[in-house]
Amino acid sequence: MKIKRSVCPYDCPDACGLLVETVDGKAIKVTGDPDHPFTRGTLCPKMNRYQDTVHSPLRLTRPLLGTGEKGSGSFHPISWEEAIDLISNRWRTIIKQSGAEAILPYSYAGTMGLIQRNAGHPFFFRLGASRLDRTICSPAKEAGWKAVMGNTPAPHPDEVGESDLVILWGINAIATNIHFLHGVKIARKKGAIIWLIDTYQTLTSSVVDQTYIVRPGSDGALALGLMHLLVRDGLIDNHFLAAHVQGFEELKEKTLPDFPPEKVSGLTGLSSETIESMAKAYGRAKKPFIRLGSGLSRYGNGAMSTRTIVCLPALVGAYGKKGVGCLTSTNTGEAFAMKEILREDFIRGETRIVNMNRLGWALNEIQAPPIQSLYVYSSNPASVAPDQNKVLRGLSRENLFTVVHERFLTDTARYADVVLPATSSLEQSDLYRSYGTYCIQRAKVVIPPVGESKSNWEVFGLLARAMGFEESFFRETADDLIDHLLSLPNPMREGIDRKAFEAGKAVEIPLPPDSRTRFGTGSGKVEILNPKEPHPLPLYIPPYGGDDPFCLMAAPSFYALNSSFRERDDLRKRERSMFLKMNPSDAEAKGLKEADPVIAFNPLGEVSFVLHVTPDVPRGVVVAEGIWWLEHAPGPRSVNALTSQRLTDRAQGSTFYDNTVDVRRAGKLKDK
Ligand SMILES: Nc1nc2c(c(=O)[nH]1)N[C@H]1C(S)=C(S)[C@@H](COP(=O)(O)OP(=O)(O)OC[C@H]3O[C@@H](n4cnc5c(=O)[nH]c(N)nc54)[C@H](O)[C@@H]3O)O[C@H]1N2
Ligand SMILES: Nc1nc2c(c(=O)[nH]1)N[C@H]1C(S)=C(S)[C@@H](COP(=O)(O)OP(=O)(O)OC[C@H]3O[C@@H](n4cnc5c(=O)[nH]c(N)nc54)[C@H](O)[C@@H]3O)O[C@H]1N2
Ligand code: SF4
Ligand SMILES: [Mo]
Repeated sequence: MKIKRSVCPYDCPDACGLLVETVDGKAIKVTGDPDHPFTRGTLCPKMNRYQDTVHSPLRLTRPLLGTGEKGSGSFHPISWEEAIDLISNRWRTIIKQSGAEAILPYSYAGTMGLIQRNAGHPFFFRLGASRLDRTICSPAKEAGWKAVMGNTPAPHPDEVGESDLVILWGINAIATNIHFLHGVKIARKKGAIIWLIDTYQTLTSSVVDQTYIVRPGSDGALALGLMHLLVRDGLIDNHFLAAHVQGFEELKEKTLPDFPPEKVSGLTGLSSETIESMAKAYGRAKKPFIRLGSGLSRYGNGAMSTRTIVCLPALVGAYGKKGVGCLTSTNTGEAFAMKEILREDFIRGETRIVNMNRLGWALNEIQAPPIQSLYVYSSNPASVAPDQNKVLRGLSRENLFTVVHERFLTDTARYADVVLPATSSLEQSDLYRSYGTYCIQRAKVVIPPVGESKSNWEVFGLLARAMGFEESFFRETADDLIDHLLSLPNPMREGIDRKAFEAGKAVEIPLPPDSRTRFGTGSGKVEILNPKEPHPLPLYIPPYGGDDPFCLMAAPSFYALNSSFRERDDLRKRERSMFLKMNPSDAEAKGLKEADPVIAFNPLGEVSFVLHVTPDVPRGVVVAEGIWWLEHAPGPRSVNALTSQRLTDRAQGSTFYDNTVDVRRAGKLKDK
């Protein structure tokens, strides 16, 4: 038996350190690495049995050729040589006839490792394919932070332990950022009050002192209302504002008078008294700390809502001290020379850029040239992309040549002409950084590939050779590139514990000592007023909304991660069913009761669910947690048949929460 270190590869801010026990080249047990500075030896319930994912009987082990109708899931095995020949020959024909822009790569964050995640970039740049704008997650949140704070680093997550008022704002931390709650617990033990601001009572409500339920998409109005009251009641830090903030006077004169509590109450659904008491508590707290999730940024007003919330700490001087402020995401991006990984120098001319949230549109409507081949890796767009009906219609095109490189036969893989088996994170080398901590870690191969699976890096090497690319870059191994990256001097990595890093442990990048007084903006100040923005001052923009009676919260599941972990019967059994949660009075008004089969519908599509009637959800809202594989769904579609391809106000992000639906009783559901 051997124990080796690795990293959780999933798209999660915690980036846990793993200890993997192996016997005869198989992972038999996976536990948390107690030496990890942030995750300290514990894992979430999804990863406690990672060996069951890695050695799942559902793993793809050989390349497959599609034999039946698209989506039928019928395939027969072929060799790697045949698969690579088939793909490269088909691409050569397409390029000759229509140009390389007729080929579209589609990938996201199946693995967060920098090398494997980005392995396709140099290849597709060199090929001259259409480029993909990877904006499915939270670019609007980033844009909102940047508008006020530029590239100022976010506070260290453990600083929350020093706070006396912790606000979990639009984040279901128990499900999506569980290790952050360690610091929250420490703060609470010392007397801190913990709030959650969400659109319904999530699991996280059970670990906070107070949950505030707001109307979907109204958080910007709440932040403006709180600022109005902080100014009215003199609960602001004039010294900090004068020294470190640009544009407070303008906000105070031009914007805040329009947001008295009565008006904010109308917009948010909170009572005026509640808003008054929130403002008093925030203004009086010595160390208020906001942990901002991404949910509220996935709306038509998402960037502006984030930007407005990010202004709030500036009024009370909360960016000037340890243990306060606002944590949106940590930025460890510059710890490695990304340009050596992405190789934008391989880009050939002005190739077209396609927004990944608009895949449905791109596959069906784009012209000059239409997309003739789609290459999907590290993503499952048939499940996770918005407007599922359009995506599936596109994937069904018999004249679309689709290649899917996957660990499992996902909804997307079922539509492929060629399926390539992918290694899991334990079978590949990588470099990891985190978006919720300041940790970095190197992971080496832990076990040999399962079956004939190959990593993204290896497959792009094979494809590069088959396409005749001469650059030596395409002949390197993943470890060659990692060694090269680590040989380059980098100021961000200067203060790390080198010995621990070389031993494969997670290490922290130290924050610059002056990060609380020198802000990374053009003016060096916190920019409440930012003349470079289309709206120089924050304001309230309503969300898109819709004409149907219920706002749909298409939220993450505790038991899965986007559509990953759906291979695991144990987790799915605990989740029980694909539920739609609804308030008891809404259910009564519709004549519906617990466990009824229902259909949620809007002009985009219809999705079957099992109804769960619960007061955790306010009236006018319904909640569908989790993205299910179609084979496990109670009807022919899953949640994203109800979400639209509309984009956010800034940064062209997804708007998964900004949709409305109606609900009716269904006939019998599929037997599960
Ligand atoms: N278990 C699990 N973990 C995950 C994921 C998963 O699917 N499952 N996904 C991973 C990924 S890719 C990401 S990006 C992160 C997800 O990170 P986040 O997007 O931050 O996800 P959540 O933590 O669920 O936070 C979203 C919360 O926002 C709430 N919300 C929606 N609209 C509003 C609003 O208008 N106002 C307020 N105040 N709240 C609102 C939702 O109800 C939900 O509880 O988590 C990662 N981790
Ligand atoms: N309704 C709704 N939809 C959402 C969201 C939501 O909150 N609600 N969240 C959105 C967000 S925030 C995000 S980030 C996206 C995420 O969308 P995706 O990044 O597509 O996430 P997953 O569903 O986890 O799919 C990742 C796939 O990559 C595969 N994979 C894992 N490792 C590797 C590898 O090394 N190589 C290859 N080739 N494949 C690999 C896995 O088997 C898995 O099927 O989903 C979005 N969709
Ligand atoms: S999914 Fe997140 S919490 Fe769970 S083990 Fe991975 S990094 Fe840790
Ligand atoms: Mo995400």
